[in-house]
Amino acid sequence: MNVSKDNMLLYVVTDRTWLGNSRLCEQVEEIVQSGATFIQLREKNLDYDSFAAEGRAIRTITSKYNIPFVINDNIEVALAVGADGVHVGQKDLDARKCRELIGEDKILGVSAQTKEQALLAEESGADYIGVGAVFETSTKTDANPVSFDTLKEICSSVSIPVIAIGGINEDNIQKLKGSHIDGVAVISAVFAARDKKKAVKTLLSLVKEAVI
Ligand code: TZP
Ligand code: MG
Repeated sequence: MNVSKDNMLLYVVTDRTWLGNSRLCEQVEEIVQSGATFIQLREKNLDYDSFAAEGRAIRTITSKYNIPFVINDNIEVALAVGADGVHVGQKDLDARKCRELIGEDKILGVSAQTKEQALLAEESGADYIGVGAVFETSTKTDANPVSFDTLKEICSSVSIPVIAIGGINEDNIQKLKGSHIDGVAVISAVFAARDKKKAVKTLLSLVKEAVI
């Protein structure tokens, strides 16, 4: 499945860390309503049933607002809940194998930290590449740093959309200008924000300037 470049602008990855008493799907609805262009459900500690239940709830919301929805690193859940696809990292299931399992019609996103990994992912059937961490982040402690030059090199090497991830916020997003990314993926810049609506709106308008 092809993803449109417009869908890559503000890719929001879920996180329960700052949930408090609210439900994740409620927060996702607020985030989608405010202009997020893509949602990834990322769960590291849920059992299958809870993961699938959350997936179904978010599937309903993302369908209502007509934006792409992928599941991090779990094909079984992605297929069971009718998600648009999956996102895998370099340590997860091999991209080519993933493509075989999900079929041609689903979205396959792959994380890459080098040009070689990005080219291999594209060849293996990825629809987009996530590159990071482009800035320091405490959300994913084992993330490898990726320099601006590598990010830029990846963008010019592949023909599928590239999004940057890792520590991106309102204050540093403009530093990505000139890398030729198609969008940004964020977790804490949205989920840790007290006013999520405002955070999404601000990030969306800033990213539109950064992708020029
Ligand atoms: N992959 C690379 S960095 C990262 C992931 C999942 C974490 C991004 O989170 P944040 O809060 O936007 O830095
Ligand atoms: Mg992973």
